[in-house]
Amino acid sequence: ATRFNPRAADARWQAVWAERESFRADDNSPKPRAYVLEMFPYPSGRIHMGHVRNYTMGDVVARHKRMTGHEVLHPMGWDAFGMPAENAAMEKGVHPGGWTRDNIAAMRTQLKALGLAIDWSRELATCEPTYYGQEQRLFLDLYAAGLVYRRESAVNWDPVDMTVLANEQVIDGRGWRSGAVVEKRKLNQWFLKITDFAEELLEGLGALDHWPDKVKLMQENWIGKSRGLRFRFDFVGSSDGFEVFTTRPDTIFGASFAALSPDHPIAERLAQDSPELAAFIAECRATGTAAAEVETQEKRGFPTGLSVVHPLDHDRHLPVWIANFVLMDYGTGAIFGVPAHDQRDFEFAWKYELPIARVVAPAGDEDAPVTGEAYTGPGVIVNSHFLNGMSVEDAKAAVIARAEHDGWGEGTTVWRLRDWGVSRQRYWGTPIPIIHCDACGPVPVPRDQLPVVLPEDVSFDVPGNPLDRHPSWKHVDCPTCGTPARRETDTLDTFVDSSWYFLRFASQPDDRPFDPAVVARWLPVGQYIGGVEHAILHLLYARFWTRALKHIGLIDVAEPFAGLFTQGMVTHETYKAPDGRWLAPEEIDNGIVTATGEAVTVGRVEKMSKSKRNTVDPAPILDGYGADAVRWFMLSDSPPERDLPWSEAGIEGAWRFVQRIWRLVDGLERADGQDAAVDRKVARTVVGVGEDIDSLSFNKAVAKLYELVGVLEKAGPSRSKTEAISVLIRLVAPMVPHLAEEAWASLGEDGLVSDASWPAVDPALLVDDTVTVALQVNGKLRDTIEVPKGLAKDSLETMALGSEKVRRMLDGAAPRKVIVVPDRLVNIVA
Ligand code: ANZ
Ligand code: ZN
Repeated sequence: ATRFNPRAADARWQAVWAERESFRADDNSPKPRAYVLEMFPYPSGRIHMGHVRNYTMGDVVARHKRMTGHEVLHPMGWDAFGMPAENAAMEKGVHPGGWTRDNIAAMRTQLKALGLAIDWSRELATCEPTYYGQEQRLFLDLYAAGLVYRRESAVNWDPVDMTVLANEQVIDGRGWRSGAVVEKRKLNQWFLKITDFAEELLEGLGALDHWPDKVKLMQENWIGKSRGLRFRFDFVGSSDGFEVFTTRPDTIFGASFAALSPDHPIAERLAQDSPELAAFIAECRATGTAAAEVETQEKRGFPTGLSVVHPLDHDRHLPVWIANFVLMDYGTGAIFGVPAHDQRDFEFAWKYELPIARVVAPAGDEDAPVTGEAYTGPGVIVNSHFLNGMSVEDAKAAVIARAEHDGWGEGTTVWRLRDWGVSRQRYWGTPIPIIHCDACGPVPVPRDQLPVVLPEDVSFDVPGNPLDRHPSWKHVDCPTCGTPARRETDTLDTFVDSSWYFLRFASQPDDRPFDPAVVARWLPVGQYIGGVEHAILHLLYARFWTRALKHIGLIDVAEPFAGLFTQGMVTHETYKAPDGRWLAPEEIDNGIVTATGEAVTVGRVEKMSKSKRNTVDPAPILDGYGADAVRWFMLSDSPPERDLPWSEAGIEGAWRFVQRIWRLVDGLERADGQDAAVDRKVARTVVGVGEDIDSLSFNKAVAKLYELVGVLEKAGPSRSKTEAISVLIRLVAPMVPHLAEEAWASLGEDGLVSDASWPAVDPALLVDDTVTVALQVNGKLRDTIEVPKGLAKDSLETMALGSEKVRRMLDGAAPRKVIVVPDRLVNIVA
């Protein structure tokens, strides 16, 4: 007996597939099409286990689609712009381009070693002018359509490094390198009008039947459509005031204060006369005012000493505060606070000893006191004049109607979604194709001058944007009037690059971004697979770009991804040394730190991450066990949407299973004769595994294949077994393709198993081999029995008369007549 040797087989079959261009997608094929896509990787330098899991799953789907008669598009590329390349440039003195391209080369080799069924002829990298030049065209198309604009917006400014920082470079309000307190600076920046599509992007979720509900919910919340009331508060004794927005007009009688954002113009005005307020505002700004940060921060406020008049009870005055949890860019930047029914307001009122008055009570419990937190559930309105006794929904409508009738407010909708700021003050990104002229303003770069290529000769020895300080790059003449002008030195957010790459995979002509006719053939992507960390921004931006391009007539598809799957993470135990250092798995042997002999503390199983040092590098594992064992392990133990704990035992188990399949093939003794049990098992497995792959339940498919292999190992030689092994090889081919090719050749089958069809099944073999027969006494159902199909009449009669329940009904009497309908029923006439 021989062993399957992946070291030889993996490379051999990968070379065969490459040479035959087995996985090249034909734009002109008459077959039904399947576009299978995994989120393309950032070329960080090495693939990690998360990549391996992601790309293995996609590969199984792609290979299975090929076998079921589809023309499959399964491409791969590189999300190649972004900050890590610039960080490498600053730290190691390498050029971001060289660093990125080296990483791509290394990772391409690693991905190829996994044996993925990818059409490498369509490979692209977003950092190449062939890609980003086309992106510049699309940007200008959107600009011409009025979907791009420029306005002042705040950035994080590091005063020591003199550079703009991305949000993730601001840690606890300080620059990640310099440690200096970060300031907000206003810069002119470019925005895409995603808010024009808010309603469409929300509505469109409804049709995405093959998306996880949780992702749709996250998108819905991010878009954040809220209906409510917008109204004006007047300062006491003044006709001056400000507008507030509320989604809970029903709680208006529970208001105990009004609050303005620290960035509200009135707050700024008041600060001119109050150094204390000015200092408070400065502190609020330093700690960040992004929605996510605000939610978690301690609630803080500053009393202005001013009051406003309650619009429905003019004798009531509410104190006006400046509060850190009120955002300037949502609603109107001002609120009224109802501590009993909003948790933020509750915390605020508790701290500053403001009244907490209940106005909504759970039905049937109208006298319930306010407890330690806000009540946000449904109920009946109390303590609220004309609203008393109404439901929350009715009261909302009543207050809006009253406000509109009396003229102090109106019903309105607000969105949480903001326009997408795409300007980045960095080098390694797509140059924004605009020229700034003092006379003409911003002027698009003429089409025949695209692409605007990044200059290669840049330096990273000082902080800031190398494009800005490049001696010549930005100095150009205005395309309109010819006077000296400046190029835009901001580059595009890398999320733009990933917002249309799936279109470019479908079609990549030299002279335009894509051919719409070819795009129409492939899109939408049938199955998109990636990490849930991209559930909000990437998917929303890609949906927006697709809709925007449709809006301007460039494509005819609205939703880019018909099916979405978000896979779980690969996890591993964490380890700590006695001094608290995190330890890598390879530093440990049997609970002991190999180098020092210290005892290891085993921590929780967590997502593999560099910071906890619990990563396992796929490369040596691939070398040791081969691609198929790794792939099999990635698919086996856990449902694909759950976390997969990496274990040495798991990969060894996968390796042994691969060898078991091989032994079936290698030890095959051909023989004649049918084995009905084998035939039936095979037929069921074919159907089951196909369904499992279609529903991405890979672990279930794996379990069925284990079972089948178990049955075949026990079965004696027969024609059925010989055929079963050939079928088995086709069933495992999407998962362990190298072994499958090797086995296919060894069995003497024609061609490649990668080109074989998914096995056909004789439907007769799927039919149950037992039937349920009804037992009646005088036409009434008394019992049922499970019998082999086709059981003879007299055997059925004997079994029926043996039934305990039937005997009880007969009570010792002999039956007068027995009517037997085989496979259906036995009626005993007493
Ligand atoms: C009174 C009230 C009573 C509120 C109550 C809530 C509960 P969503 O639903 O997420 O859209 N709000 C309005 N503008 C705000 C801003 N700029 N910054 C922070 N909070 C703001 O949230 C709408 C609610 O959030 C509004 O309804 C307002 O508080 C607050 F029992 O008004 B509410
Ligand atoms: Zn000009």
